[in-house]
Amino acid sequence: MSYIKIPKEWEIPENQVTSESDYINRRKFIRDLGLASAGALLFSTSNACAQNKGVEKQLEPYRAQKLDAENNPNFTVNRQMTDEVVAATYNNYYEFTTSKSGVWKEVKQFKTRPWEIKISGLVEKPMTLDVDDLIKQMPLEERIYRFRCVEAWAMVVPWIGFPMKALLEKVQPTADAKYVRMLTFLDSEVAPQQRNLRYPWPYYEGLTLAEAMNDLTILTVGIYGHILPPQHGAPIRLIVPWKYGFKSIKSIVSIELISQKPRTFWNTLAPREYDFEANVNPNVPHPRWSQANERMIGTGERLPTRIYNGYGSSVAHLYQ
Ligand SMILES: Nc1nc2c(c(=O)[nH]1)N[C@H]1C(S)=C(S)[C@@H](COP(=O)(O)O)O[C@H]1N2
Ligand SMILES: [Mo]
Repeated sequence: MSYIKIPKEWEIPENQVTSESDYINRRKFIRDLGLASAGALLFSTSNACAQNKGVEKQLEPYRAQKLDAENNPNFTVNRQMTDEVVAATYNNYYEFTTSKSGVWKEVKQFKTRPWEIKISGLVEKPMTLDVDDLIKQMPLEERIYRFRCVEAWAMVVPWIGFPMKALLEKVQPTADAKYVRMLTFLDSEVAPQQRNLRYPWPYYEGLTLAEAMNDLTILTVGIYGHILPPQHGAPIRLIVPWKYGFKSIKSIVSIELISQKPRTFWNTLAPREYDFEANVNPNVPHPRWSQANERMIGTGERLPTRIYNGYGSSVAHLYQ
């Protein structure tokens, strides 16, 4: 996802995804083994093992902090859950790097506690809260959701969080409040890509108030039974499962209720490619690729994209 024209990874022939020299060495290695397919398998699993050890270690402190949240059986999907390590090593977090497989390495120094979140604007009771105090006050639950990136990859993960509605009811939006605007932290010491001034940092996103109040809209603080690791947007991030992934803003520091439609990070960068609404829709291609199908990360399985990412019964009425 980028506003300059760089071919997406699935547009590139397989032999160009790895650099030319890697590819040639691998061919030679396989030939030497005399077992082309078994060799390829061996090579890729040994690579994956080295990466797995690193990420297992990176995840350890987050896995140790379990969250007490019951699974809500109303939110489940008839698709296989994505492996935790796969989800933790394939991320979009442009503040750190544009390499999806590199985010988990770049966030090692990112301290996500203590963390304050400010809720302000057109509300009766503005507040600034420590994220752990907020978590204690909120009804946490686990929900298994589909997740669909605009780049046509998808996953299924168990988030832990609370409905955004529960927080909004606490601060009481005034009658003039029509939109919610959210911001990510700004600190280029921690997030080196924030020095790249081609992007309008900090990352910002928005929803209509009706979208924010929808049952499906959650602020998440955990995944796979424990607190969020930084690559998923710790300590608190939005999840709107019927919209493309870029709407689900990570590491939120501010939630503001406003009366006018806010601008958003990706819409500012490339208005013809990323709109405010960004509802998942197989019938509306991205200007540079089709949205008819999606690729499950981990398995590579290709599946048809579903309108509203399969959540139409809960949200289609918002767009009538
Ligand atoms: N602050 C911030 N939030 C962000 C992004 C980002 O680069 N910065 N990327 C978005 C995009 S494009 C996607 S697909 C999801 C990826 O979430 P994940 O890494 O937890 O799978 O985060 C979204 N939220
Ligand atoms: Mo995305």
